[in-house]
Amino acid sequence: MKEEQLSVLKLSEINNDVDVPSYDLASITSGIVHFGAGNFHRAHQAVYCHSLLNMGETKWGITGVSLHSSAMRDNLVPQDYLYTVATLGGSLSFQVIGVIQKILVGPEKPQAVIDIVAEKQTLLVTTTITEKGYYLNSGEIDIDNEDIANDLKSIESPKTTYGYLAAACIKRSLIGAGPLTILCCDNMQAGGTSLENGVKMLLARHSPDTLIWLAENVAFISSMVDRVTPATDQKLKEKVAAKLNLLDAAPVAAEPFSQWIIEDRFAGVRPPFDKVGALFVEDITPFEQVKLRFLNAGHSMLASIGYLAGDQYVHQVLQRPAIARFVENTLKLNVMPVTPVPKSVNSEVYIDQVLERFRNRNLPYALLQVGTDSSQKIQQRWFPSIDNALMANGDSSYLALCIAAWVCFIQKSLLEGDLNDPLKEQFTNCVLMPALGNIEDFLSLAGAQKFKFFNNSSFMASVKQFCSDIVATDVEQTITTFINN
Ligand code: CS2
Repeated sequence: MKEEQLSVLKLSEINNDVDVPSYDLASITSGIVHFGAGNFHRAHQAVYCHSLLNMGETKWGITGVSLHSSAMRDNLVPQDYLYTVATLGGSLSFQVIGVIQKILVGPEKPQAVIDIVAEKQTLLVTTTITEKGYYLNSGEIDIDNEDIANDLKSIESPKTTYGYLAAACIKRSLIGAGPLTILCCDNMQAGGTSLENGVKMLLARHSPDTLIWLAENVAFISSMVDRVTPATDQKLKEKVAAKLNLLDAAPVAAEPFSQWIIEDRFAGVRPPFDKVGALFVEDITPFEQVKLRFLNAGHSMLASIGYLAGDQYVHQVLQRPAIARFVENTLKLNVMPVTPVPKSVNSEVYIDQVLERFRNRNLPYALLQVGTDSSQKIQQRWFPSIDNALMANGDSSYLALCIAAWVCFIQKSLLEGDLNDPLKEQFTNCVLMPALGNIEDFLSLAGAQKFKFFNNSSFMASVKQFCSDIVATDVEQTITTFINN
C-alpha cells in the first residue's frame, strides 16, 4: 500500500475509471449546513450534491457539523475533506467526493456553528442525527433529558440540534439573513415536525419574538432517505487504497441503490435535487411509512433475530430459510395489510426488492450496527403496525414474535456486553430483576405504553409465550415451529 494520502493535489493522479470532482473545489460555497456528518450522509446526500456541483450548481457545497466527536473532521482535514464512496454490489465503482468544505465540531466552538447557520449564504440545513438526536419519548420531546434541560436553560452553548437551530434563528432574524429550510434526513416519521417542535419550544423560552419571524421565514420539512451504508472497516480502506493508489482515512461503502424523496415545501430557494435523481412530493407521509414499516422494520427484525441466532451480518441471517420466510411473511402478512402506500409503490414488489438488497453479500452489514439504539427504532418501525393490525382485527402474530425476539435480544446483548443503546442503564436496572418480568419493563422503556398493544392481553400473552419458547429452545426453532403451524 502506498503511503501518500488523498488530497486535492493528488486528484489528477487518480485512475481515470474513478469518478473525481469535475468542479473547482475552490469556487464552491456552502449553501447547506449539515448536522451529523457521518457515513450515511456522506454516501447519500453528499453524493446528490456532488452530482449537482458536477453540473455547475456551485452553491450547494456542504459545511458539516459534528455534535459529539471530532473524529470525522480530524480524518478529513489532512485530505482536504475529500473522501471516497465505494459502491459495492454486483459490480464495484468508486467516486471521490469533494462537496464537504469543512466540518465544525459543536462542543469545540458552539458559536461558530450558530454563526454559519445564521449566514445569508446558508439556504438549507439538513440533519442525520439518528433517532436519539431528536430526544423523543413516545413521540414527545423528553424535557427531562439533561441535554434538553441544558438548552432550556441557555442556548449559548447548545447541546442539541434544536438548541443550535434556535440560537441561529434568533441571529438570522436579527441580521435579516432571509428564509431558511430545515430538512430532516433521518429515518423518522415527520422528522421535520419534531425539529420544528424542538426549535419552537426553545424559542418560546428564550426569544418569543423570534417565533413571529420563524413563521414567515423558516420551513421545517421531512424526507425519505434510503441507501444501506455500513460502518467503515479496515478491509474497505485497503480496497480503496488499492484502487486510488492513495490512502483514504475515511472512505465509505454503500449499496448501488439510492433513493431520496423530499417534501416540497421549501422556504426560499430550492436546491435542484430533482435534476440528480431525487423526487419532490407534496405528501411525504406515505413514503416515510413505506420505508420505516417495510425496510427499516425488516432490518430491525433481522438485527434481533440474527443476533440471537449467532450471526454477524444481515445477509447471513437471510441464508437461514425459516428466518428469511418469517421476515418476508411478517412484512407481507402483518404489516402490508395495514400500511397505506403511495400509488406509485407496489408493496409486494417493494418488500421483495428490499429483501434482495439485504442479501447483498458484497456489502456486509453488521447486525449490531442495525441493532444499535433499537429502543428508539422499534417505536417507529413496529409499534404503529401492531396497533393498526389489532385495530383492524388483522394478524399480528408474526409481530408478537418479533417483539419477543427483541426482548431476548436486549437481554442477551446486555449480558454479553454488546448492547449499544441510549437506555442501556435503564435496561440493566430491569435485568437485575427476574428474567421474564422484563418484558413489560423493556417495552415501556421503548415507549410502548402509548400504544394499544401494550394493554392488549392476548397480544402480550403471545409475546410472553414466544419469549419462553425462545429461552426454552432457540430463536430459529421457535420461528420454524411457528411458521409450520
Ligand atoms: C438501518 C438503516 O441501521 C438501521 O437501523 O435500518 O440505517 C438502513 O440501513 C437505512 O435506513 C437504509 O436506507
